[in-house]
Amino acid sequence: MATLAAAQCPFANPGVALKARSDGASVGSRDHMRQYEVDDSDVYMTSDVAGPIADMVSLKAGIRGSTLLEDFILRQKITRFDHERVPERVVHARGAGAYGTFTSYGDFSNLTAASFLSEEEKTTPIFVRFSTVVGSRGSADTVRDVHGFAVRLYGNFDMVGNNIPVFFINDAAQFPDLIHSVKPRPDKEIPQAATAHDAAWDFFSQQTTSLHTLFWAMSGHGIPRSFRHMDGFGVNTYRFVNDAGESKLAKWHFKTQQGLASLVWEEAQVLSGKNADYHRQDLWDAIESGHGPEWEVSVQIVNEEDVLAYGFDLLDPTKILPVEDVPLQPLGRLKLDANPVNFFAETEQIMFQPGHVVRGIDFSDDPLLQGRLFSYLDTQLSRHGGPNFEQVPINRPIPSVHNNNRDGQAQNLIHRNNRPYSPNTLNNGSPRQANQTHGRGFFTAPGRTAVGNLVREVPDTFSDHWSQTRLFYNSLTPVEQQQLINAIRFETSNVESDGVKRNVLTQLNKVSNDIANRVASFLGHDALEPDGRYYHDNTTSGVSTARERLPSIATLKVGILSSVNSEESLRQAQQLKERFGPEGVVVTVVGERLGQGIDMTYNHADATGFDGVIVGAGAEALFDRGHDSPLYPAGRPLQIVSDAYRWGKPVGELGTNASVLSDAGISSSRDGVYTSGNADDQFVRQFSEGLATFRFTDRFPMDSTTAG
Ligand code: HDE
Repeated sequence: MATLAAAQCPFANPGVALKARSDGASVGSRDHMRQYEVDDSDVYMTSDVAGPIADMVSLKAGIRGSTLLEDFILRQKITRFDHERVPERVVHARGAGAYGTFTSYGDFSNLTAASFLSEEEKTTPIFVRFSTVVGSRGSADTVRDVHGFAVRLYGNFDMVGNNIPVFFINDAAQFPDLIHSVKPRPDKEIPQAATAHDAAWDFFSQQTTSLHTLFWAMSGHGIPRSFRHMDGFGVNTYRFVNDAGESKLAKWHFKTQQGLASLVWEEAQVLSGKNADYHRQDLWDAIESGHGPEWEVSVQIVNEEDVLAYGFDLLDPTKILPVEDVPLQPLGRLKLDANPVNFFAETEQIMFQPGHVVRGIDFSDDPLLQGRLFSYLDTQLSRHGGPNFEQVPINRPIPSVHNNNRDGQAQNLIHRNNRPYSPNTLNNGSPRQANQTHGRGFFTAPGRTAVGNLVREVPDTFSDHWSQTRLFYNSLTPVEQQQLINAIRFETSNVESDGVKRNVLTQLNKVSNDIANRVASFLGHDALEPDGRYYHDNTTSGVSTARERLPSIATLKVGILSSVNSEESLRQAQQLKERFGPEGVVVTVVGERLGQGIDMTYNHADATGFDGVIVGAGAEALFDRGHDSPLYPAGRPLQIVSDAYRWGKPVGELGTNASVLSDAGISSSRDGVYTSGNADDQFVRQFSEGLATFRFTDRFPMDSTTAG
């Protein structure tokens, strides 16, 4: 096991970011972790202190006698096992992560002194962890939730964001209440990873700051197709500070280059049972197949004096700053390209915190951010059992660490300095205060002032919780609006308290009378008179998950439904594999049993596993109603086709008469339905178009609506 003092670290250098090599190849995004790896190939087993051991049988007094306390090998093994678990994250416990690089588009030293943004093509190693918020570590990936989007640029700068640009509350003091309301009920510990219950909606309808984020979470943003198909946002307002000490307000955006895409709710629910690891697997597979996801990193920059210039307070994290008011300024690109080697050591032990900033990045007075600066550090004491968590390999910054922090549980380093205090003369004043040598202070904007009476009050500028909720709703497509209403219907119909339901309707009615009444009629409540104080027709762009076609279909999955009894269907399946291959589409051939080129059985397959489904010619017999087989659940082949269609996915059939589609009640004249005599290029081209469209939303039933 290699334990390297930070000062000896081969990457130790005063700069924050790693540069691209002169030959153009970037430094491997996970190279800095290799020194900590343990290689167990072709070695004899040892104890924790390297003595040779055999650990399969315990030490006993006689071959059938009792086990001896003396058996240190047994005791060590069992002790280590007993203590394998650490507390899961109190929120965002369920997640997955990967390594990659950030590449700067240029020199942004006019905006910030941050060295990772100082030069075109400069690369910095990163680790990104995606997560859900509410569920515990073993919960399903596809529950409806806000999703964490935490980025570390080694140095260390952490941008601990979410896939939704706003948050439920705007004061850290409310965070424990928010989380207590959404977590499982204390007596029954039910429900897991869900907000479809009384406590959550009681809180949402009382703490009305939550409405805007709630609407985002009830839309497609709450159930993304994958971690790769979602954006990331800093949510809080930060500051950029340049070398001259000038500062500007900054809001972070990470724009997915895979396109925004969402599941439909029923599909997400099915996946929670069928493949609870759906997102984790997707990220892993995409990286392994060489299609690591990318995001463009941008900021919205605002002059300090314009903090209130856009009709709301930029210190309030429940508001978006519309891109029409302040466009995004692209800064660089994130690409993920390496999976962790050990989930616990890397993904589970990484500790992000908004307080990990580098020179050139500063905070704002956003009261949520201010509380976060305490919480993320504090919570690690429970998770890691002591203050030395920054020394865990995944948390170590690449530059070396020098200060007078000492000792504590599991200290990894051997500090040679016998004068661990400042100021000192006996160690030549070292380590010296950085701001004596690094210009105008380490990271704090020199112009920042803090003066005021001590109050526990919310500013008036934080008081409108409804206008931007409506702005979000107005900006969705009608189908997305319907899905959002359906989500609210689903969640609130699980609420038992009539009073809570009434409070929810009152709040919805402040956003839109139409929404309130569409939910009210579903819940069996009387219609409400409009409460139009916040009604308006404004829209903003970039918030819909359904308006844009996907820029790439690489990694999307197509299921070819075949039969081992049809040579033709098996042959076509292979042709489709070859033709979709260059596009990076993952083709899975489904059949009754494995062998003969079948990748997956009908026993295993269902429509959740595919972004598009094609029925092979000659496999028709399997789809006849009444055709049963002991090899898979009754009706499964036809169910795959009809579910795929209901969930808006492209479906196709090869052969002469499209009989399977018509048996499933699917008209071949509908958009996103493709038929062809054989698996030719034209069919593949058309089907690929369908994959890029992703969901054919005209198949989803709509309410007949009233305006308001
Ligand atoms: Fe967090 N949050 N949070 N949060 N958060 C944690 O830190 C907290 C907030 C976010 O992949 C915890 O190390 C408070 C906003 C992500 O490891 C904890 C408040 C945003 C992650 C914590 C917030 C986030 C966390 C739990 C209100 C989006 C997972 C474990 C003041 C901008 C990071 C941990 C990972 C994790 C506290 C609000 C995002 C308890 C007190 C707003 C992505 O410290």
